[in-house]
Amino acid sequence: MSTPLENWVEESAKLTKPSKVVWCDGSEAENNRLVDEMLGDQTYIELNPKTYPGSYLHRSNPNDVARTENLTFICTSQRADAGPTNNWMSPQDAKEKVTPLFDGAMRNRTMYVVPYVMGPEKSPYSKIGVEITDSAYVVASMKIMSRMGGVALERLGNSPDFVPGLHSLGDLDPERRFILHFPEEHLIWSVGSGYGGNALLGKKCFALRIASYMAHTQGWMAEHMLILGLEDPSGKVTYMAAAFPSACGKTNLAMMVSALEEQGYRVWTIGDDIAWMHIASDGTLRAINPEAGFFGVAPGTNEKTNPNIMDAVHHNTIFTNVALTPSHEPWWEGIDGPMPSGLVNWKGEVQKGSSAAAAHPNSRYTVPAAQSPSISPRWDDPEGVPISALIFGGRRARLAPLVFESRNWQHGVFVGATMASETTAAATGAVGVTRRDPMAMLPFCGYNMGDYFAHWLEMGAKLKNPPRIFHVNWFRRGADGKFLWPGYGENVRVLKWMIDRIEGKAGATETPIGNVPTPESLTLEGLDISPEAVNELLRVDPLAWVEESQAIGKFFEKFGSRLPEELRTEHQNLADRLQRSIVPVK
Ligand code: O2Y
Ligand code: MN
Repeated sequence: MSTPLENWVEESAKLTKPSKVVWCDGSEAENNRLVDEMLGDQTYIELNPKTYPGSYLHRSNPNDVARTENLTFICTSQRADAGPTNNWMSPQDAKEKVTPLFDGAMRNRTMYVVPYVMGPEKSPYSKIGVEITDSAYVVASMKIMSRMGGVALERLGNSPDFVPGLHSLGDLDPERRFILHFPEEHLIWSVGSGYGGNALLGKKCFALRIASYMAHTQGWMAEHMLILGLEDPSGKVTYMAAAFPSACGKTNLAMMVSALEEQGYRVWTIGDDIAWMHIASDGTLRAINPEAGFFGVAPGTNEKTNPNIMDAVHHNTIFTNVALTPSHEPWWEGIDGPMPSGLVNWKGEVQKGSSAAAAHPNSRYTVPAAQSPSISPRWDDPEGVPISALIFGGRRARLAPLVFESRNWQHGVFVGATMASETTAAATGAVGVTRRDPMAMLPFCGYNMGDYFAHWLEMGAKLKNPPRIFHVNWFRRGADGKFLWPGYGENVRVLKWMIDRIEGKAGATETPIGNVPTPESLTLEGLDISPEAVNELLRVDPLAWVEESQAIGKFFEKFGSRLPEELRTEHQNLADRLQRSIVPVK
């Protein structure tokens, strides 16, 4: 008798009509065969084997360079269950529209069956996915980003409990590109793209969109969060998870080299993008990183912004859409130093001058997590790590203080639900537009976000000692337009304030938005920053927050009756506190 997996593979092969079917075992021998094939057909370019052993450059189709939110759909039976923040198609319409695109899509191509585990191999919290794909580059990337091959098949056995994901490059025409999620069936279909989040189905499609839906029904959380451990001088490690929208330095924070290392504060990386969190039997919130690698953005990465990743990517790394130096080394804007001459740009053309970027702004490295010198000894602990703090953040030039603490879980959920960030040119081309991105999950929540907020509130009620919730803003600017806070390794000073708060050792001032550090409670020794700059970093301007509160009200209207009453109450609380704090001018 065939297993559910064999049946689905057979059905998919009937539809896509590949010339052969290869079941991937995840072995080195298999990877070597794929590398040879990809070098042969120029899917891969070998990098300098002396300085970048086992590393390759891949160039994607120039029209396929980032995940495409406008072509990403949540296909629930009822439109309202996808909610006002997702693109929606009915499952029937979606299948009718996209089945013809899969029909014969793998003719004269190999169909790879890629079983994978998301999460540590033996963790009770891990889950299995199987991706069917016609891209060898996707297979090689999935080997880095997940526990791929035999381990997954052994764990699965004959069970139907896996997330199927059918992927084909199709003809790479954006007109025929669709990233479809069927949360009620735990199913993913992706066609027409070979890039990143659109094609590596374990990542955003499974570990966030499908997993968030599963987590809602099963009582856990799938979040767009890094996980780190902050070690103090006694050797105690406090674990934190943090959600920031794109372009806010999530990977850099997860791998930070602490400016307080000499005083005994060190940062350990568990994950840089996704956290799956469960309530353990002792009532604590435990987090695992479902991924096994980092798929990070290259431009701007250098020895100052992220020395750990710079070390990690020197071997066994796939680079996508970076530039290539004459000595076959990867290069990108912001790597440090002037642009080398004789550079070949991300499209494979000789670079002429520096007016256009040589590396694509969304060019990437794909590297095994274990290669980062900052990787925590507990990064693949099957039981996960206990989370003491949750951090939200965004890029706000004028509004938000460096850090504030929410008053309690319910207030913290309000802070996360109303989080926003100002766009940078790299992200959208439009600078300084405020985008609300609740919990940094706007593009990744697989169901109605109103119900997602309610789920957060319910999780808090079930936790014995819920993590403290903080908000950070590394990007506040002074009157001269310059950043007030140095960021990077100095951010550890803010993390230290958080653990001091958790331990009842740090002072704070109550404000209408939450508890803001007193200047003395921050560890600022050795930092070249004026008292005026510190005051400005910590200032809460009630009038500016009244405007913010009005914008929040508008945003909340979208959710209608699906917005939890508790968040309306928190919004009213904010308005009342602001009102009281504004001294009328006589
Ligand atoms: O453009 C893509 O396909 C990648 S997007 C991405 C990659 C790694 C981690 N996070 C993200 C994101 O958009 O949040
Ligand atoms: Mn992300």
